[in-house]
Amino acid sequence: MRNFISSKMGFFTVAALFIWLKSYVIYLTEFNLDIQNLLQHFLLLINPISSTLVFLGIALFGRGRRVGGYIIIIHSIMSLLLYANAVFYRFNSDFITLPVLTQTSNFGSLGSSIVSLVTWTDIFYILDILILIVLFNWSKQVWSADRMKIKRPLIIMALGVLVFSINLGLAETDRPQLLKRTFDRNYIVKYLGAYNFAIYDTLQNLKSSTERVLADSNDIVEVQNYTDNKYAEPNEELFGIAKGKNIIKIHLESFQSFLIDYELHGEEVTPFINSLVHDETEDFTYFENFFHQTEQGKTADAELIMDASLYGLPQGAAFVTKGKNTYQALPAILSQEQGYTSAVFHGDSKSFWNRDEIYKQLGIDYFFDEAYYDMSEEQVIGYGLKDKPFFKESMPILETMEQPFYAHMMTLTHHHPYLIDEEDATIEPAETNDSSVDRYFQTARYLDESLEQFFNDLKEAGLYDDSIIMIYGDHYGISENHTQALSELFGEEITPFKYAELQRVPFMIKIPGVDGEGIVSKYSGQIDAVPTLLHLLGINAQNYIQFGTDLFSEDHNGLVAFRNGDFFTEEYAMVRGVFYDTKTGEELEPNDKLENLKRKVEQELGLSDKVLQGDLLRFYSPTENWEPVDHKKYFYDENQLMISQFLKEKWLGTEEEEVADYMDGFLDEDVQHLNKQTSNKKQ
Ligand code: GP9
Ligand code: MN
Repeated sequence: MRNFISSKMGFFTVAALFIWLKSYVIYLTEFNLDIQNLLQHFLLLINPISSTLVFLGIALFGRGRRVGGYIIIIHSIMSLLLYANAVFYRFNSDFITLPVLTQTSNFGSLGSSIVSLVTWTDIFYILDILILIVLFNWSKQVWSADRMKIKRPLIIMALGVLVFSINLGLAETDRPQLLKRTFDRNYIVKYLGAYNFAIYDTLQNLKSSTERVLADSNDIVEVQNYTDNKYAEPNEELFGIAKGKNIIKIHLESFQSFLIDYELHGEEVTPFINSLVHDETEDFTYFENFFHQTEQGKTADAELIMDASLYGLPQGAAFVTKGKNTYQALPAILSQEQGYTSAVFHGDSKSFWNRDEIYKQLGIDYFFDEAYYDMSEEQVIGYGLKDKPFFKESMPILETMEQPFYAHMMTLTHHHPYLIDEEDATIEPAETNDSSVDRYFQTARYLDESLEQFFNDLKEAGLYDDSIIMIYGDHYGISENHTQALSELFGEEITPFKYAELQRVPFMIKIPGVDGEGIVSKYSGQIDAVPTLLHLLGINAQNYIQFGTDLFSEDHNGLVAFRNGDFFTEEYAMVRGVFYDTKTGEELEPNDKLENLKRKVEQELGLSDKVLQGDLLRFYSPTENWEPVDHKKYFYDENQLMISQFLKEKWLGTEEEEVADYMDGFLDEDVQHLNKQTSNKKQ
């Protein structure tokens, strides 16, 4: 035994056993893989074997003692991959994908989140590596300096491939088409393991970049037929009723609908928002069965869905991976159809989620990022500017903006890990012992207060009455990893169905000149926002490729697709592939009707993906006069207001081609020149 362990093959075996054991322990303790039967558990146990044999097998090609070093390096890389996934999962309940990894520019701002997700017990995850290093130093003296026969590593790697085939075969008996359906990453990890998932994910991404190259103008026809068919005629009374009105769209970060009317320590958590929901102002209509439809892209997904009426991608954030695509999004439509000016206000760095690039493709005129705000220490917490100063300092810009405008106000303080300064906390935390969940209520209260302050300021500035005001929640704030705390809060077990029900986020809208309808129970989702707004302004949404339908239309489609393929309708739901009665939460046997709904959702998500992956809107012209958005016309420079004014003057009476030529050469010289001018002015 001792002899074996101190041999090269012995060392290899020990390393393989370690990584196998570690993977299994992490699967069981860190991930919530929803193991339903013995076969699944068996597959979970064996799935690390194939990749372990293949990857560690590579080390055996090395000469002499180097084998040990290679084994330790490969072992460490595999461990790191697993650990990074574990940490990522603790908040996101999801696995890292290649697009997420390439979004490294976001990691800086994520600092505080990551720190709160790491615990000291994680140190055990490197214990095996330390043991391997000691063992290597102890046994390497007796290792031969030769390369082992090439047959050995080859056999080991072939064995790995064989084990993989058996693994996949067994998995497919339990879950047919496992690799074809890309909806749920959890499945792939459960059946094939975290390492095979990483390989699968890499291949998927290579596939997606070739898709763009292969797409052609015929591909948009199928999509157009679909959205055309789905289109819901507007409600006649409301069509065009708010034409030319300013639109103020307010993003409530991480706000789930369950906060509404929730009482903690006998107090309402969000009294102001509650008052809007219960329509005490008689202004707002609140959609109580409105769901977020986001995935890994979180806020970025919400923004995309609510500005483009396309779904986010099953992996990563389309904001980043499809940041150069052609879009026909709300800001561009409003500008071209009715001369609106659009702006996003957000107290974070402009590159987060690749906003400073993709906003140009969406046609957003101005982007007021952290550079426009006072970011001194006492004004900042977590990701960026606190919501109260954010709204305060946005007011003067809003007041001077050219009208009609479409202004998107994006809050930030109510974001995981829900940090709050003592002086800002006006309600005691909850008492579940899960600290981020407990603070969730405090930052929600802070957000509620900041909104009230903003409403008062809007009224004072005369911007309240005559504007459309739309408020929405972007995505969940409490992930599936906190079901224990959630069940304490709700006094019931958080089943997968209940958790899906909790994915409701608020959506409410005030339309000038129209009385609020109070609480409406139609089923709907973020995808429906764009066509709803377009119709209120009197713009025909049918011309555009949009997957949602007008919320006020009689024909509104109440089939709400979740990004993982689950869905809700007023009557039925599907959660993790199981059908339910929406009202009672009872499980239902599959039948044709339910299978049909499921297929419909798959088709819709699939078509939306096609649009993004093939960059298909580049082949589509929504109206006769539509001008493709030209990113070169947008500057999110600190001097953007001045630059755009400068350009407008310059363009007056200029031929279009000349402008285009001019724009091509514009950036460097002229911006530098303008910069100089403004800094002279400041002095
Ligand atoms: C970052 C903020 C948060 O600027 O919008 O994004 P999220 O982490 O919620 O996706
Ligand atoms: Mn968010």
